[in-house]
Amino acid sequence: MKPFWILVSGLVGGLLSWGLPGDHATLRAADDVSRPNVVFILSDDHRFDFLGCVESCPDFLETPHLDRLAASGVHLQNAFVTTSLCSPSRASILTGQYMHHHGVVDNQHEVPPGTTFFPQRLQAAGYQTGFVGKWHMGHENDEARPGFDHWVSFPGQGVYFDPTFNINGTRKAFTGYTTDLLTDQAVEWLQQRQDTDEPFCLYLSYKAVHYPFEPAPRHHGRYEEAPIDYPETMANTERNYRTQPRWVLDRRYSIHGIDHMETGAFDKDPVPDFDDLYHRYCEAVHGVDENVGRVMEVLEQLEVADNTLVVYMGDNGFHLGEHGFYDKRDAFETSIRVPMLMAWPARLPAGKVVDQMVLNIDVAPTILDFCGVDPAATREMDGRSMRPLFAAQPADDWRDHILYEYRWEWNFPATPTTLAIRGPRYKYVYAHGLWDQNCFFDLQTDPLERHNLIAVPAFQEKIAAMQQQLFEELGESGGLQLPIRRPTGDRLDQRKRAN
Ligand SMILES: [Ca+2]
Repeated sequence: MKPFWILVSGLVGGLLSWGLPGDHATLRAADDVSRPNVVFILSDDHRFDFLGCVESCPDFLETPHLDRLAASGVHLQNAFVTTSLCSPSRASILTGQYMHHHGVVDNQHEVPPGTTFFPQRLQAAGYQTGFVGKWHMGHENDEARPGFDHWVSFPGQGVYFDPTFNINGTRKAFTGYTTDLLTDQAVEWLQQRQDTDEPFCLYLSYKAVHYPFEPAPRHHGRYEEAPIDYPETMANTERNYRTQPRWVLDRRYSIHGIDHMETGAFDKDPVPDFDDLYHRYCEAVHGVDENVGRVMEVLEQLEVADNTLVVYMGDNGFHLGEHGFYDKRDAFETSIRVPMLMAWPARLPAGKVVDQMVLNIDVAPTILDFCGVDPAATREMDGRSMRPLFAAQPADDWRDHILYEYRWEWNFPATPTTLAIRGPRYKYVYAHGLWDQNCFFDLQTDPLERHNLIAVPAFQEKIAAMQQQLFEELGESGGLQLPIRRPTGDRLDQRKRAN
């Protein structure tokens, strides 16, 4: 047993640096659990509720490894993205900044030069850093980006099978399922570095479960017969669209609506079978889960699991029929909510569920905070460290609303430029540049966001106040400048309706 003074100094150090009275780890000497390793795992378009530990998860979907991660750590059940689109959200995760600060406003363009990603800060602080997977900022560019000692990636969206990876500048073709192969790469890097003393940060970014959903062959058909609980807002009924803006109904007939789903000049026609896609999506989620399990098992084998912070999240949500949609981008709940789990056995409580609203821009400041990087490094960030939320008595000064922004894309013109403010109960959504109505939802009485209350007299005062707050806060933050990008890439604007 350690001498009493070491226990006391460890306890005091823990309390001073963490402020987590009651945390089971506070009796450890402070240096035992400083500078944790980090494994950040990102999946693509994995919606928040297709996770076994969420009550509304489809009954048949199995995600045992992610459920175990939640049970061994913290489930942030109200996690959102500030922009629901691959590249902008990824840039927000890496920079801790809103889209209007980092400038990645679509999936077509590179990150502006001079942008700092959080792994650069960790690298400068002595961390070994590795990136494995989908980068997707700068469509055709698979070259290593700043901040990573080890780099495995591919251009743009990548492919589900037989990918070619750029491994530290050398391109190599592989045979197999990309989710498995990326895990192989991640595991290989973790295993080859085991004799070093430096902590590591692995940023593992899966291509799955993005469209076109392709499960591993061993999982294909696993859920074929599973009954689908279709969303209540999926049907094209008067009730579902009576109060919605026109663009919502109109979008049903775009490539991102279920009546024109992924069809048109650049894709196959007729419309793919919704049930098939739904089942393949679930099977692809199951494959990601299985691979997260592999990573966790390797951490155990390497005996680093206790002092490794594992973060799992999705880069944006995804509608599977909600509002007639088959995409993300907009400010409806199934678009902006993401799964987020965080485990660090040495420090974080097990099985904790956090209700407060957290954002993708909180990830970078949280990781840097946990890794003991100088807080000045987060000065440019819009997000906040989530650390206060993990204490036994969480601080009560956490944010009570979130801001959302999406900029209209030339490539997918059906979704307008959108600004939104969401509190625990109410959401106000402003569409810019349209002759249409805005939205106001009461998420308590109408969690499906079927009834737009924008014209209801009783809410006009509340609506005006939220609109004012939205524009005040965005204005103060510099978010009212509209970036206009040169059209580039394919324009998928086919409509399946004449009017
Ligand atoms: Ca995505």
